[in-house]
Amino acid sequence: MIGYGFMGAAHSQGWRVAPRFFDLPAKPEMTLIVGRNAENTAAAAEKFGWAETATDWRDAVARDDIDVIDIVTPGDSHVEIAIAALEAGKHVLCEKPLANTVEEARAMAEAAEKAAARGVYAMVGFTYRRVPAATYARDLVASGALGEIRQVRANYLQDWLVDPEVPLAWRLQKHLAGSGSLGDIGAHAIDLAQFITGQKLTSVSGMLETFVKQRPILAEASGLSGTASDEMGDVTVDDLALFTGRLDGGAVGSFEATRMSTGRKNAFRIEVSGSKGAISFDLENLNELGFYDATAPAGQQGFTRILVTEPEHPYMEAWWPTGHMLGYEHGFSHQARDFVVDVMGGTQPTPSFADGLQVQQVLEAVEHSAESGSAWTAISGTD
Ligand code: SOE
Repeated sequence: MIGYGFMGAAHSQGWRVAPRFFDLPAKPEMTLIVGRNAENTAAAAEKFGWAETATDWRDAVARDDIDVIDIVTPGDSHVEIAIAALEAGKHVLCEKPLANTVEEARAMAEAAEKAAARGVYAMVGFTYRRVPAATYARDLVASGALGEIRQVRANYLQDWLVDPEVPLAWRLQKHLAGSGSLGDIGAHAIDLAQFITGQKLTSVSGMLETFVKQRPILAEASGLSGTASDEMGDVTVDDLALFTGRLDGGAVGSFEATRMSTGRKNAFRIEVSGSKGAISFDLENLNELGFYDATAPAGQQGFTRILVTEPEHPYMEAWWPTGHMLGYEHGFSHQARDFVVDVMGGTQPTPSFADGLQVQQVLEAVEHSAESGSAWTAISGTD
């Protein structure tokens, strides 16, 4: 694993727990964790259960006893590490968004395609696909239970940046993160909306806003941000992304991503409306899925609260007895499970780097649209 921050903790949990609950064709061994700060990396290794540490990711890529590289660093280093790892014959799991630009994402997708021809696979970590209620929402749509899909509403709302004193962490710097709320959490909204509906965005019209233009420079990182210094620096990314879009199956969508939605902690809400029904999901209530069946007899209609905690639901048979719920971290175990099953089975895991590239193209189209005063902008590659 390259990186040891918040996502490093989440992925470590996934690698450690997945083989203990799921029957996997191979058991991941947590061999090496890499970080630039030797002391912090050693602490992370101890805490999360990695056997060895290194301060240069090239050490991981060079080792013969390492088969998988998991990239959980800020976006600016994804392209270099992922391509080197794939060329060295390592399977790669890379955190979202795939890269900071379409150009980088394209290079990664090309490297992944070449590697796949040699049986070496790459996957991008859009983990929320693996929340059982979200996977089940996709299954319901695919079964035709919603009829023709007409609308999707996806809002990803957090508030950890409301306070202007929160310092300039890497997620607020374009050269490190690529974009702000747009790429950090808007990318999740795009991926999950496309995953659940089975449709891809073809054009968008959007706007971006940066409410707090300067913040204290970071003194020491911790969690999503850290402690502030006395100096100020420029915020170079968006605080809010809002856009509408058309999808290739005829649906239209509205999207909102912001880390400044006062009072909303991790509210990732998706609603899909179809000719025969609708579904409604909120990550803050992730064991539930709302399902409305418009074909039910009049008088009996209404959103049903499905508790997605039964052995019949995706991933659930590996966990607890009926009715016992899961949390945020389980998505990472499901991601590790799916990755290992596909790689060992010689199958391309999804979402692939090509899927990550397509999301990157949507992000770029939103940026172009916002720059041009919200003009409709085609997603490159789909027109
Ligand atoms: C911060 O906004 C963040 O940690 C994102 O970077 C993650 O992708 C998301 O899962 C939770 O929020």
